[in-house]
Amino acid sequence: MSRVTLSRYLIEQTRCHNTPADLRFLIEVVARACKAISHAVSKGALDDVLGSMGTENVQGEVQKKLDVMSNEILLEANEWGGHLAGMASEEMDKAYQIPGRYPKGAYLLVFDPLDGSSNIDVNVSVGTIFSVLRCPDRNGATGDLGEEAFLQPGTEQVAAGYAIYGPQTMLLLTMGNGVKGFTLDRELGSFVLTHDDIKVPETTQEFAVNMSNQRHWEAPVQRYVSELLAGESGPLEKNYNMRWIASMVADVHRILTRGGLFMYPRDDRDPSMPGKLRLMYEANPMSFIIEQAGGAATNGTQRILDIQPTSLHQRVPVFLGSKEEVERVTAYHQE
Ligand code: AHM
Ligand code: MG
Repeated sequence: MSRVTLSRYLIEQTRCHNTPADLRFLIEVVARACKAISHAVSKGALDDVLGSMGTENVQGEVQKKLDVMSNEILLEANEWGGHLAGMASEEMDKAYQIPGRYPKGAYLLVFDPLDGSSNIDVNVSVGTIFSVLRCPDRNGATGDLGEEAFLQPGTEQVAAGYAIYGPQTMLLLTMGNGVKGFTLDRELGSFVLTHDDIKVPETTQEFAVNMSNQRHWEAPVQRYVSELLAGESGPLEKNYNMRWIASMVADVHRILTRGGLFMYPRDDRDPSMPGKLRLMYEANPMSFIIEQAGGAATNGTQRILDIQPTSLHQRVPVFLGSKEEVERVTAYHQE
């Protein structure tokens, strides 16, 4: 049987699901940029791409050289094609304007160019997370695109995905009808469909959380995690295993492969930060993918995809993965 590349898959989507040609082009361009990022990441010390830039991003985090390179690769690949009205990124304070010399399109692209970048120097999997929204009608306005155009709930996403740069480079994609996984064939230079219908098992005995923050969590999370740790002799009557890669793409990828629960709860370290992860380019795209794979995602009290964003770099608590456990920890918040 001939292999289904990402391009062929997208053309079939146009034929069967009326996926617009410009959305297809957008995904192709993002995938091409991810190939370039994968190549840069794989060079490591050979190309002197490891280490920090000596600068901080808008959120006060140290920028790695590869954070900045990946951001530039995505901007350059996507700015000229005429499919976008604007872009936003973890690495940029404000919305990125499509330069005036290029045509503008119907979509907005939001991304975390290199998530988990604190893991790069130790050669652990990192990834690119992206979300595609429609640009709201601007009523003929031609000036700069403001942040408010991006502030749409996750239910408005038309596509979302991530690339994981691990032992294999893979692209996981949803356009609202299930989740497909493509593996990069380096000889062909193409992403090939290898995982046709990804599903998160409904039940699990594995959880992922940074336990070193335990003393800062709120009561419902304290209770839930203590029950997980109590194992067979506790109220949940089963033993749980724990994994924490500290690279969201890698932790979510494991959950999409064999189930599990991922948590980055709210904590009391900094009252201005209700959680660590960012709604627009981490929580929303991952929640869309997880829901499309049959899992669930909440912030403890509400479905993540229903949250009305108030700012581009807003942070949220995240509980996502196998339905039974997401529902349990969410119910504890409601009691
Ligand atoms: P980043 O976007 O600055 O890389 O931060 C996000 C990452 C996630 O990939 C991961 O789940 C989390 O931060 C790990 O946080 P911690 O180092 O607190 O365990
Ligand atoms: Mg990130």
